[in-house]
Amino acid sequence: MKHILVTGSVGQIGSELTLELRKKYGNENVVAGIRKTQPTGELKDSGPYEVVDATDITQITNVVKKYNINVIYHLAAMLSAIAENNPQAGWNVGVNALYNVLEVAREFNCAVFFPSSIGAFGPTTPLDNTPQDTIQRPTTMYGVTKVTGELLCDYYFKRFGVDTRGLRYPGIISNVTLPGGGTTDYAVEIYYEAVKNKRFTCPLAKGTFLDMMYMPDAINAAINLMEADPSKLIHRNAFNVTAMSFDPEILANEIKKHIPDFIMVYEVDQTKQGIADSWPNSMDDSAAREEWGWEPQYNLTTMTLDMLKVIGEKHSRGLL
Ligand code: AKB
Repeated sequence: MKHILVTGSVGQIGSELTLELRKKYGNENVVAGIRKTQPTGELKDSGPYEVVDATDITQITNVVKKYNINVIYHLAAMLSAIAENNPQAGWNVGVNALYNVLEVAREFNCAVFFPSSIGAFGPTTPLDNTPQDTIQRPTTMYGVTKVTGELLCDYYFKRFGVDTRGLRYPGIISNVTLPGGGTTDYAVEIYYEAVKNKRFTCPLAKGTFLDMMYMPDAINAAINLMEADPSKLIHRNAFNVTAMSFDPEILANEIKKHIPDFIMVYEVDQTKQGIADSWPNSMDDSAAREEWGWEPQYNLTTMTLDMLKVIGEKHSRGLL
């Protein structure tokens, strides 16, 4: 029986992943770990939640003991642009918190899911069809913490046998919880602005290609990797996974197919642009496909249809 703790459960990925895990493994078996923001709605009502600031090892230990936790999805994180504005906090949340999670996992025999990112690559990485195993010299604090995290997870597996597994997520697009402070956030915000105002000011320049994925695929990827046959996993930490690659212009044109008077203008944010320019245009995710059967369900066309439908409904009900 799995007893799961999700840190960062009110965040963009955590809020949807926690509910999916509850559906799969039983509401009472999935603890939503929160820090300051209280859970609301279904997340609050459907199962247990506890304060778990992952930078405090005692808080993790207490919850792991209380609920007999044997799997930790460690989603508490600070996104790239925010971490770049406060690198000290970026390191604390990105590395010290993960170290605490791994130490508790070692002591209490838990499996650990760690989300790495396209941010783990840098300007000297091959930018097109970026291989699974390649140069990783990121130039952002976010990227430094992600590479460190990948290495720490590998180390805890090899040295202590902790069942660590991870993904290099691209930009994740969703319609439930907004991301905050990420470089790829524009690809979420554009849908909301298109529905509400038919106009969007894009912080990244035309021609900035980045990998992206729709949330249902991101959630399936995490759960399927954690369920995968360990004997087939050569990499563990961390698999390239992607579903699509586009630049702002391609995304805007896809939205215009449904909202013909939608207009996008550019006002480039230098911090975000600098980060985006150091990240891959598109990753090769064949290792994930071969080792545990990764296959995304959504592409740009089907994701856009769904995003506009869901956000359009929320807008017409006055919920935005
Ligand atoms: C960010 O933009 O910081 C994240 C990521 C790609 O890791 N969405």
